[in-house]
Amino acid sequence: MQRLLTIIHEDSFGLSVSDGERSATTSVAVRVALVDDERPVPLRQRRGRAEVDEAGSVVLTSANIAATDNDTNDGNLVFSIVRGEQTTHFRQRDLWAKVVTYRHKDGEIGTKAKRDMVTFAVTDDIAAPVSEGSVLGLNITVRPVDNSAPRVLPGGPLFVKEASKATITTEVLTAHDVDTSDDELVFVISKQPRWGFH
Ligand SMILES: [Ca+2]
Ligand SMILES: [Ca+2]
Ligand SMILES: [Ca+2]
Repeated sequence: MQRLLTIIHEDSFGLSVSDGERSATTSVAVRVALVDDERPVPLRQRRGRAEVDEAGSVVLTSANIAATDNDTNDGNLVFSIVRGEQTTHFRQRDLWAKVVTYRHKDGEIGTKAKRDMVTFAVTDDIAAPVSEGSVLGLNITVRPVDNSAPRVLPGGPLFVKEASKATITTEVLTAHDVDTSDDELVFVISKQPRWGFH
């Protein structure tokens, strides 16, 4: 890959030449150029974690993922995520500006936290192949949210002998909720029966 040369310093030194009796002096200009040939290095100590609510989003910052590069402006470092045919890029300065978000889109997760893992390739040039980048991972914990309604499961009719009692069991009435434990479900009578209740 062709790299740009960036002049970082200009200097000079004096030079004199003598024939034994006379001398001449001159000044030689020196330009020191830096070649951007070092790769970015992930800051592992900041390797991150992020937490997000189910169906929610979280802003990613350099506290979650970060990299540094000896000969490139750190703000220009490019993070890439490859998913199938699609590659998404953003620069490290976007993390500093807090404009990068992770959004949980996988729908209902139930009652237990779920883990996701995002892998980034970090390069110092938007044109560099992602395969040349340093690899950086981010562990995401998706926290469950009680946002799904319970579902009543079909049961049999309640048989009661005239002038007697019958107990309502789970064979007659039961419900399930994907993100609430069964023992937290509450049944409320919304319409009284015509012939009595006790
Ligand atoms: Ca570099
Ligand atoms: Ca839920
Ligand atoms: Ca629920």
